[in-house]
Amino acid sequence: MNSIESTLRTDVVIIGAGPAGLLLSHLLAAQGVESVVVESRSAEYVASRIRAGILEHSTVDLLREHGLGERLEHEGDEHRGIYLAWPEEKIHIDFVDLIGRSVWVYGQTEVQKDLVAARSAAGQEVLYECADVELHDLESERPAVTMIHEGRPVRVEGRVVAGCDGSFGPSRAAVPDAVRHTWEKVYPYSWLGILADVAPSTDELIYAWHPDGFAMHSMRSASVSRLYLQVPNGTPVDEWSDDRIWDALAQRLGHGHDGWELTPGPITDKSVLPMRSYVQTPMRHGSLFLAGDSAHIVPPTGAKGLNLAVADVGVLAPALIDLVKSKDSRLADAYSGDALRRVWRCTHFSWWMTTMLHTSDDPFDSQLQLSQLRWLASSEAGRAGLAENYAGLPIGF
Ligand code: FAS
Ligand code: PHB
Repeated sequence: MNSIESTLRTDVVIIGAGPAGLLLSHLLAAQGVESVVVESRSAEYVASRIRAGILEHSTVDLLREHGLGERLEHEGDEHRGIYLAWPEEKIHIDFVDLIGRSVWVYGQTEVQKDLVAARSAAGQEVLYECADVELHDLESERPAVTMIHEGRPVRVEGRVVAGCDGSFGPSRAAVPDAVRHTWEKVYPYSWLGILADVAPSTDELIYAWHPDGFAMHSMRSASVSRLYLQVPNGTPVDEWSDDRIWDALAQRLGHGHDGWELTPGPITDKSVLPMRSYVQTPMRHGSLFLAGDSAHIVPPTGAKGLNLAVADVGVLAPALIDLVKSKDSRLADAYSGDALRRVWRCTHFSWWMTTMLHTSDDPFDSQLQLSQLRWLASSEAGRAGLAENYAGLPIGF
Protein backbone atom coordinates (compact mmCIF):
# COMPACT_ATOMS: atom_id res chain seq x y z
CA MET A 1 0.00 0.00 0.00
CA ASN A 2 1.27 3.44 -0.94
CA SER A 3 1.75 5.08 2.47
CA ILE A 4 1.76 8.68 1.26
CA GLU A 5 -1.55 10.14 2.46
CA SER A 6 -3.36 12.41 0.03
CA THR A 7 -5.46 15.20 1.51
CA LEU A 8 -8.66 16.61 0.02
CA ARG A 9 -10.27 19.80 1.30
CA THR A 10 -13.97 20.64 0.99
CA ASP A 11 -16.76 22.42 2.86
CA VAL A 12 -18.72 19.37 4.08
CA VAL A 13 -17.44 15.79 4.39
CA ILE A 14 -20.44 13.48 4.02
CA ILE A 15 -20.14 9.90 5.23
CA GLY A 16 -22.62 7.63 3.42
CA ALA A 17 -23.94 7.68 -0.16
CA GLY A 18 -27.45 6.51 0.67
CA PRO A 19 -30.47 8.81 0.26
CA ALA A 20 -29.51 11.08 3.18
CA GLY A 21 -25.91 11.58 2.04
CA LEU A 22 -26.58 12.11 -1.65
CA LEU A 23 -29.61 14.35 -1.06
CA LEU A 24 -27.55 16.48 1.33
CA SER A 25 -24.78 16.88 -1.23
CA HIS A 26 -27.40 17.87 -3.81
CA LEU A 27 -29.04 20.54 -1.64
CA LEU A 28 -25.68 21.97 -0.53
CA ALA A 29 -24.36 22.17 -4.09
CA ALA A 30 -27.46 24.13 -5.16
CA GLN A 31 -26.23 26.91 -2.85
CA GLY A 32 -22.57 26.64 -3.80
CA VAL A 33 -21.49 24.59 -0.79
CA GLU A 34 -19.10 21.82 -1.83
CA SER A 35 -18.92 18.32 -0.36
CA VAL A 36 -17.06 15.05 -0.71
CA VAL A 37 -19.08 11.88 -0.14
CA VAL A 38 -17.33 8.88 1.44
CA GLU A 39 -19.01 5.48 0.98
CA SER A 40 -17.89 2.06 2.22
CA ARG A 41 -19.74 -0.05 -0.35
CA SER A 42 -19.73 -0.07 -4.14
CA ALA A 43 -22.13 2.10 -6.14
CA GLU A 44 -23.77 -1.07 -7.47
CA TYR A 45 -24.36 -2.44 -3.96
CA VAL A 46 -25.87 0.79 -2.67
CA ALA A 47 -28.15 1.03 -5.72
CA SER A 48 -29.32 -2.59 -5.40
CA ARG A 49 -30.70 -2.49 -1.85
CA ILE A 50 -34.47 -3.11 -1.78
CA ARG A 51 -35.92 -0.88 0.91
CA ALA A 52 -38.65 1.73 1.27
CA GLY A 53 -41.58 2.17 -1.08
CA ILE A 54 -43.67 5.14 0.07
CA LEU A 55 -42.81 8.84 -0.26
CA GLU A 56 -44.60 11.34 1.97
CA HIS A 57 -46.13 14.48 0.50
CA SER A 58 -43.29 16.61 1.89
CA THR A 59 -40.66 14.29 0.45
CA VAL A 60 -42.20 14.54 -3.01
CA ASP A 61 -42.43 18.34 -2.68
CA LEU A 62 -38.76 18.58 -1.71
CA LEU A 63 -37.57 16.29 -4.52
CA ARG A 64 -39.64 18.23 -7.07
CA GLU A 65 -38.37 21.56 -5.73
CA HIS A 66 -34.77 20.46 -6.28
CA GLY A 67 -35.08 19.03 -9.79
CA LEU A 68 -35.41 15.42 -8.68
CA GLY A 69 -39.08 14.84 -9.42
CA GLU A 70 -39.24 14.23 -13.18
CA ARG A 71 -39.02 10.41 -13.25
CA LEU A 72 -41.09 10.27 -10.06
CA GLU A 73 -43.89 12.13 -11.86
CA HIS A 74 -43.81 9.65 -14.78
CA GLU A 75 -43.07 6.37 -13.02
CA GLY A 76 -44.40 6.97 -9.51
CA ASP A 77 -47.99 6.34 -8.52
CA GLU A 78 -49.89 8.88 -6.40
CA HIS A 79 -52.14 7.29 -3.77
CA ARG A 80 -55.01 9.02 -1.98
CA GLY A 81 -54.74 6.76 1.07
CA ILE A 82 -54.50 3.23 2.46
CA TYR A 83 -56.80 0.38 3.51
CA LEU A 84 -56.92 -1.08 6.99
CA ALA A 85 -58.33 -4.62 7.13
CA TRP A 86 -59.19 -7.10 9.81
CA PRO A 87 -61.33 -10.27 9.62
CA GLU A 88 -64.57 -9.46 7.78
CA GLU A 89 -63.77 -5.71 7.74
CA LYS A 90 -61.87 -3.34 5.44
CA ILE A 91 -61.90 0.47 5.60
CA HIS A 92 -60.30 3.03 3.29
CA ILE A 93 -58.58 6.02 4.86
CA ASP A 94 -58.61 8.79 2.26
CA PHE A 95 -55.79 11.17 3.18
CA VAL A 96 -56.76 13.68 0.47
CA ASP A 97 -60.37 13.97 1.68
CA LEU A 98 -59.27 14.11 5.31
CA ILE A 99 -56.20 16.41 5.23
CA GLY A 100 -55.57 17.36 1.60
CA ARG A 101 -52.23 15.47 1.33
CA SER A 102 -51.41 12.31 -0.67
CA VAL A 103 -48.47 9.88 -0.76
CA TRP A 104 -46.55 8.37 -3.68
CA VAL A 105 -45.45 4.82 -4.38
CA TYR A 106 -41.89 5.14 -5.70
CA GLY A 107 -39.24 2.73 -4.45
CA GLN A 108 -36.16 3.90 -2.58
CA THR A 109 -34.09 2.20 -5.26
CA GLU A 110 -35.63 4.66 -7.75
CA VAL A 111 -34.94 7.66 -5.50
CA GLN A 112 -31.36 6.43 -5.17
CA LYS A 113 -31.04 6.13 -8.97
CA ASP A 114 -32.29 9.70 -9.41
CA LEU A 115 -29.88 11.01 -6.76
CA VAL A 116 -26.90 9.16 -8.25
CA ALA A 117 -27.76 10.47 -11.73
CA ALA A 118 -28.11 14.05 -10.49
CA ARG A 119 -24.87 13.96 -8.52
CA SER A 120 -22.94 12.34 -11.35
CA ALA A 121 -24.24 14.96 -13.79
CA ALA A 122 -23.04 17.65 -11.38
CA GLY A 123 -19.58 16.07 -11.15
CA GLN A 124 -20.00 15.27 -7.43
CA GLU A 125 -16.99 13.59 -5.83
CA VAL A 126 -18.15 10.27 -4.30
CA LEU A 127 -15.41 7.96 -2.99
CA TYR A 128 -16.88 4.43 -3.11
CA GLU A 129 -15.48 1.28 -1.46
CA CYS A 130 -13.67 3.15 1.28
CA ALA A 131 -12.28 1.13 4.18
CA ASP A 132 -11.25 2.04 7.74
CA VAL A 133 -13.30 5.23 7.71
CA GLU A 134 -12.51 7.28 10.82
CA LEU A 135 -13.63 10.68 12.10
CA HIS A 136 -11.19 13.17 13.64
CA ASP A 137 -11.12 16.57 15.40
CA LEU A 138 -14.92 16.84 15.64
CA GLU A 139 -14.67 19.46 18.39
CA SER A 140 -12.63 21.73 16.15
CA GLU A 141 -13.72 23.83 13.17
CA ARG A 142 -11.48 21.72 10.90
CA PRO A 143 -12.70 18.14 11.34
CA ALA A 144 -11.44 15.38 9.08
CA VAL A 145 -12.31 11.91 7.86
CA THR A 146 -9.58 9.42 7.01
CA MET A 147 -9.93 6.20 5.05
CA ILE A 148 -8.23 3.75 2.73
CA HIS A 149 -9.45 4.31 -0.82
CA GLU A 150 -8.12 2.31 -3.76
CA GLY A 151 -5.39 1.00 -1.49
CA ARG A 152 -4.17 4.48 -0.46
CA PRO A 153 -4.60 6.47 2.76
CA VAL A 154 -6.81 9.51 2.11
CA ARG A 155 -7.69 12.38 4.44
CA VAL A 156 -10.66 14.65 3.69
CA GLU A 157 -10.83 17.90 5.68
CA GLY A 158 -13.89 20.10 5.90
CA ARG A 159 -15.67 22.73 8.01
CA VAL A 160 -18.29 20.10 8.91
CA VAL A 161 -18.75 16.31 8.89
CA ALA A 162 -22.25 14.99 8.08
CA GLY A 163 -22.82 11.47 9.42
CA CYS A 164 -25.25 9.92 6.91
CA ASP A 165 -23.84 6.42 7.34
CA GLY A 166 -26.92 4.58 8.55
CA SER A 167 -27.33 2.33 11.54
CA PHE A 168 -24.01 0.53 11.19
CA GLY A 169 -21.73 3.45 10.35
CA PRO A 170 -19.07 5.05 12.59
CA SER A 171 -20.75 8.44 13.04
CA ARG A 172 -23.25 7.62 15.77
CA ALA A 173 -20.46 6.19 17.96
CA ALA A 174 -18.31 9.29 17.32
CA VAL A 175 -20.59 11.22 19.69
CA PRO A 176 -18.94 10.83 23.13
CA ASP A 177 -20.75 8.59 25.65
CA ALA A 178 -20.77 11.50 28.10
CA VAL A 179 -23.14 13.52 25.89
CA ARG A 180 -24.92 10.69 24.01
CA HIS A 181 -28.37 9.42 24.96
CA THR A 182 -29.99 6.46 23.20
CA TRP A 183 -33.42 4.89 23.33
CA GLU A 184 -34.12 1.48 21.82
CA LYS A 185 -37.11 -0.83 21.58
CA VAL A 186 -36.80 -4.24 19.87
CA TYR A 187 -40.14 -5.65 18.70
CA PRO A 188 -40.96 -9.34 19.30
CA TYR A 189 -41.60 -10.02 15.62
CA SER A 190 -40.10 -9.45 12.15
CA TRP A 191 -41.35 -8.97 8.60
CA LEU A 192 -40.89 -11.49 5.87
CA GLY A 193 -40.90 -9.36 2.72
CA ILE A 194 -41.30 -10.51 -0.88
CA LEU A 195 -41.09 -8.96 -4.30
CA ALA A 196 -43.28 -10.73 -6.89
CA ASP A 197 -43.65 -10.34 -10.65
CA VAL A 198 -47.41 -10.00 -10.50
CA ALA A 199 -49.76 -7.04 -10.84
CA PRO A 200 -50.92 -5.73 -7.46
CA SER A 201 -54.31 -7.09 -6.36
CA THR A 202 -55.17 -3.72 -4.84
CA ASP A 203 -55.16 -0.10 -5.99
CA GLU A 204 -53.73 1.17 -2.69
CA LEU A 205 -51.81 -0.38 0.20
CA ILE A 206 -53.61 -2.80 2.52
CA TYR A 207 -52.42 -3.05 6.15
CA ALA A 208 -54.13 -6.07 7.74
CA TRP A 209 -54.54 -7.23 11.32
CA HIS A 210 -55.20 -10.96 11.62
CA PRO A 211 -55.08 -13.46 14.53
CA ASP A 212 -52.32 -15.33 12.61
CA GLY A 213 -50.28 -12.13 12.26
CA PHE A 214 -49.92 -8.86 10.39
CA ALA A 215 -49.78 -8.70 6.58
CA MET A 216 -49.36 -5.85 4.11
CA HIS A 217 -49.90 -5.53 0.38
CA SER A 218 -47.74 -2.85 -1.22
CA MET A 219 -46.36 -2.52 -4.71
CA ARG A 220 -43.51 -1.14 -6.84
CA SER A 221 -45.28 -0.75 -10.21
CA ALA A 222 -48.28 -1.98 -12.22
CA SER A 223 -46.46 -5.31 -12.68
CA VAL A 224 -44.46 -5.73 -9.46
CA SER A 225 -46.00 -6.35 -6.04
CA ARG A 226 -44.30 -5.93 -2.65
CA LEU A 227 -45.87 -7.83 0.26
CA TYR A 228 -44.95 -8.48 3.87
CA LEU A 229 -46.11 -10.80 6.61
CA GLN A 230 -45.36 -10.97 10.33
CA VAL A 231 -43.06 -13.83 11.36
CA PRO A 232 -41.30 -14.63 14.65
CA ASN A 233 -37.86 -13.08 15.16
CA GLY A 234 -35.07 -15.24 13.80
CA THR A 235 -37.29 -16.95 11.18
CA PRO A 236 -35.04 -18.42 8.48
CA VAL A 237 -36.37 -17.17 5.14
CA ASP A 238 -36.17 -20.66 3.59
CA GLU A 239 -38.61 -21.92 6.24
CA TRP A 240 -41.34 -20.28 4.13
CA SER A 241 -42.03 -21.83 0.74
CA ASP A 242 -43.63 -19.67 -1.93
CA ASP A 243 -46.93 -21.53 -1.55
CA ARG A 244 -46.88 -21.12 2.23
CA ILE A 245 -46.23 -17.38 1.82
CA TRP A 246 -49.09 -16.88 -0.63
CA ASP A 247 -51.49 -18.95 1.48
CA ALA A 248 -50.68 -16.91 4.60
CA LEU A 249 -50.98 -13.61 2.72
CA ALA A 250 -54.36 -14.64 1.26
CA GLN A 251 -55.64 -15.65 4.68
CA ARG A 252 -54.43 -12.54 6.48
CA LEU A 253 -55.33 -9.99 3.76
CA GLY A 254 -58.91 -11.26 3.45
CA HIS A 255 -58.88 -13.18 0.16
CA GLY A 256 -62.51 -14.01 -0.70
CA HIS A 257 -64.01 -11.29 1.53
CA ASP A 258 -66.46 -9.09 -0.40
CA GLY A 259 -65.26 -10.65 -3.67
CA TRP A 260 -61.66 -9.45 -3.21
CA GLU A 261 -58.97 -11.87 -4.35
CA LEU A 262 -55.21 -11.95 -3.93
CA THR A 263 -53.46 -13.02 -7.14
CA PRO A 264 -50.15 -14.85 -6.51
CA GLY A 265 -47.17 -14.78 -8.85
CA PRO A 266 -43.46 -15.62 -9.17
CA ILE A 267 -41.51 -14.45 -6.12
CA THR A 268 -38.23 -12.77 -7.15
CA ASP A 269 -36.89 -11.71 -3.73
CA LYS A 270 -37.44 -12.84 -0.14
CA SER A 271 -35.95 -11.38 3.05
CA VAL A 272 -36.62 -11.23 6.77
CA LEU A 273 -36.40 -7.77 8.37
CA PRO A 274 -36.22 -7.43 12.17
CA MET A 275 -38.01 -4.44 13.68
CA ARG A 276 -36.82 -1.91 16.19
CA SER A 277 -37.14 1.72 17.23
CA TYR A 278 -33.91 3.58 17.95
CA VAL A 279 -33.24 7.24 18.66
CA GLN A 280 -29.90 8.85 19.50
CA THR A 281 -29.53 12.39 20.78
CA PRO A 282 -28.07 14.87 20.23
CA MET A 283 -27.98 14.82 16.43
CA ARG A 284 -25.08 17.27 16.51
CA HIS A 285 -21.81 17.17 18.38
CA GLY A 286 -19.30 19.95 17.61
CA SER A 287 -18.70 19.84 13.86
CA LEU A 288 -20.48 16.47 13.41
CA PHE A 289 -24.13 16.46 12.30
CA LEU A 290 -26.12 13.19 12.09
CA ALA A 291 -28.93 12.69 9.55
CA GLY A 292 -31.08 9.68 8.66
CA ASP A 293 -30.61 6.17 10.01
CA SER A 294 -27.34 7.16 11.70
CA ALA A 295 -29.50 8.92 14.32
CA HIS A 296 -32.75 6.94 14.30
CA ILE A 297 -34.42 3.73 13.17
CA VAL A 298 -38.17 3.17 12.94
CA PRO A 299 -40.13 -0.04 12.30
CA PRO A 300 -41.31 0.17 8.65
CA THR A 301 -45.04 -0.09 9.53
CA GLY A 302 -45.42 3.70 9.35
CA ALA A 303 -43.43 4.04 6.07
CA LYS A 304 -41.23 6.65 7.80
CA GLY A 305 -37.58 5.54 7.51
CA LEU A 306 -36.67 7.06 4.17
CA ASN A 307 -39.01 10.04 4.68
CA LEU A 308 -37.42 10.86 8.03
CA ALA A 309 -33.97 10.81 6.42
CA VAL A 310 -35.22 13.28 3.81
CA ALA A 311 -36.77 15.50 6.48
CA ASP A 312 -33.50 15.57 8.47
CA VAL A 313 -31.66 16.69 5.36
CA GLY A 314 -34.34 19.28 4.62
CA VAL A 315 -33.56 20.86 8.01
CA LEU A 316 -29.78 20.23 7.96
CA ALA A 317 -28.97 21.66 4.52
CA PRO A 318 -30.04 25.27 5.25
CA ALA A 319 -28.20 25.09 8.58
CA LEU A 320 -24.91 24.04 6.96
CA ILE A 321 -25.30 26.55 4.13
CA ASP A 322 -25.60 29.39 6.66
CA LEU A 323 -22.73 28.02 8.73
CA VAL A 324 -20.34 27.56 5.80
CA LYS A 325 -21.24 30.60 3.70
CA SER A 326 -22.11 33.23 6.34
CA LYS A 327 -20.56 31.74 9.48
CA ASP A 328 -24.07 32.10 10.91
CA SER A 329 -24.53 29.20 13.34
CA ARG A 330 -28.09 29.88 14.51
CA LEU A 331 -29.75 27.15 12.42
CA ALA A 332 -26.85 24.77 13.06
CA ASP A 333 -27.16 25.34 16.81
CA ALA A 334 -30.91 24.60 16.57
CA TYR A 335 -30.57 21.62 14.22
CA SER A 336 -30.69 18.77 16.72
CA GLY A 337 -33.74 20.12 18.54
CA ASP A 338 -35.52 20.98 15.30
CA ALA A 339 -34.88 17.56 13.74
CA LEU A 340 -35.74 15.60 16.88
CA ARG A 341 -39.27 17.05 17.08
CA ARG A 342 -40.13 15.18 13.87
CA VAL A 343 -37.99 12.17 14.81
CA TRP A 344 -40.00 11.59 17.99
CA ARG A 345 -43.32 12.25 16.20
CA CYS A 346 -42.45 9.66 13.52
CA THR A 347 -41.05 7.27 16.13
CA HIS A 348 -44.33 7.40 18.02
CA PHE A 349 -46.46 7.00 14.89
CA SER A 350 -44.36 4.03 13.69
CA TRP A 351 -44.64 2.44 17.16
CA TRP A 352 -48.42 3.06 17.19
CA MET A 353 -49.02 1.52 13.75
CA THR A 354 -46.75 -1.42 14.65
CA THR A 355 -48.32 -2.24 18.02
CA MET A 356 -51.86 -1.73 16.64
CA LEU A 357 -51.40 -4.16 13.76
CA HIS A 358 -49.02 -6.92 14.91
CA THR A 359 -50.51 -9.74 16.94
CA SER A 360 -48.99 -11.05 20.15
CA ASP A 361 -49.92 -14.06 22.31
CA ASP A 362 -51.79 -11.81 24.75
CA PRO A 363 -55.57 -11.87 24.09
CA PHE A 364 -55.88 -8.58 26.00
CA ASP A 365 -53.63 -6.92 23.39
CA SER A 366 -55.83 -8.29 20.60
CA GLN A 367 -58.91 -6.69 22.13
CA LEU A 368 -57.14 -3.33 22.40
CA GLN A 369 -55.98 -3.61 18.78
CA LEU A 370 -59.43 -4.45 17.47
CA SER A 371 -60.89 -1.62 19.53
CA GLN A 372 -58.46 0.85 17.92
CA LEU A 373 -59.38 -0.43 14.43
CA ARG A 374 -63.11 -0.18 15.12
CA TRP A 375 -62.57 3.34 16.50
CA LEU A 376 -60.81 4.33 13.25
CA ALA A 377 -63.71 2.85 11.28
CA SER A 378 -66.18 5.01 13.20
CA SER A 379 -64.21 8.22 13.81
CA GLU A 380 -63.32 10.72 11.11
CA ALA A 381 -61.16 12.53 13.66
CA GLY A 382 -59.27 9.29 14.30
CA ARG A 383 -58.75 8.71 10.60
CA ALA A 384 -57.58 12.30 10.15
CA GLY A 385 -54.99 11.78 12.88
CA LEU A 386 -53.65 8.69 11.15
CA ALA A 387 -53.73 10.50 7.78
CA GLU A 388 -51.81 13.50 9.13
CA ASN A 389 -49.04 11.30 10.42
CA TYR A 390 -48.87 8.83 7.53
CA ALA A 391 -48.93 11.42 4.71
CA GLY A 392 -46.45 13.40 6.76
CA LEU A 393 -46.35 16.75 8.50
CA PRO A 394 -44.63 19.68 6.78
CA ILE A 395 -40.83 19.51 7.05
CA GLY A 396 -39.57 21.58 9.94
CA PHE A 397 -42.97 21.48 11.74
P1 FAS B 1 -28.75 4.22 4.51
O1 FAS B 1 -28.49 3.05 5.42
O2 FAS B 1 -29.67 4.07 3.35
O3 FAS B 1 -27.36 4.72 3.89
C1 FAS B 1 -26.19 4.75 4.70
C2 FAS B 1 -24.99 4.56 3.80
O4 FAS B 1 -23.81 4.67 4.60
C3 FAS B 1 -24.99 3.17 3.16
O5 FAS B 1 -24.81 3.28 1.78
C4 FAS B 1 -23.81 2.48 3.84
O6 FAS B 1 -23.14 1.57 2.99
C5 FAS B 1 -22.92 3.66 4.19
N1 FAS B 1 -21.97 3.36 5.26
C6 FAS B 1 -22.15 2.57 6.34
N2 FAS B 1 -21.02 2.50 7.06
C7 FAS B 1 -20.09 3.30 6.44
C8 FAS B 1 -18.74 3.62 6.68
N3 FAS B 1 -18.09 3.10 7.71
N4 FAS B 1 -18.12 4.45 5.82
C9 FAS B 1 -18.77 4.97 4.76
N5 FAS B 1 -20.07 4.68 4.44
C10 FAS B 1 -20.70 3.84 5.29
N6 FAS B 1 -37.92 2.47 5.32
C11 FAS B 1 -39.20 2.64 4.93
O7 FAS B 1 -39.69 3.78 5.01
N7 FAS B 1 -39.93 1.59 4.44
C12 FAS B 1 -39.40 0.33 4.31
O8 FAS B 1 -40.06 -0.59 3.88
C13 FAS B 1 -38.06 0.11 4.69
N8 FAS B 1 -37.48 -1.11 4.53
C14 FAS B 1 -36.18 -1.30 4.93
C15 FAS B 1 -35.54 -2.54 4.78
C16 FAS B 1 -34.21 -2.72 5.21
C17 FAS B 1 -33.54 -4.08 5.04
C18 FAS B 1 -33.51 -1.65 5.81
C19 FAS B 1 -32.08 -1.84 6.32
C20 FAS B 1 -34.12 -0.41 5.94
C21 FAS B 1 -35.46 -0.22 5.49
N9 FAS B 1 -36.08 1.03 5.59
C22 FAS B 1 -37.36 1.23 5.20
C23 FAS B 1 -35.38 2.15 6.14
C24 FAS B 1 -34.49 2.72 5.08
O9 FAS B 1 -35.24 3.02 3.95
C25 FAS B 1 -33.74 3.88 5.68
O10 FAS B 1 -34.59 4.69 6.45
C26 FAS B 1 -33.04 4.74 4.65
O11 FAS B 1 -32.22 3.94 3.87
C27 FAS B 1 -32.28 5.81 5.40
O12 FAS B 1 -31.36 6.40 4.54
P2 FAS B 1 -29.89 6.80 5.07
O13 FAS B 1 -30.01 7.50 6.35
O14 FAS B 1 -29.22 7.42 3.92
O15 FAS B 1 -29.20 5.40 5.46
C1 PHB C 1 -43.01 -0.88 0.88
O1 PHB C 1 -43.65 -0.73 -0.18
O2 PHB C 1 -41.87 -1.44 0.91
C2 PHB C 1 -43.59 -0.40 2.17
C3 PHB C 1 -44.73 0.37 2.13
C4 PHB C 1 -45.27 0.82 3.34
C5 PHB C 1 -44.66 0.48 4.53
C6 PHB C 1 -43.49 -0.29 4.55
C7 PHB C 1 -42.96 -0.74 3.35
O3 PHB C 1 -45.19 0.91 5.71
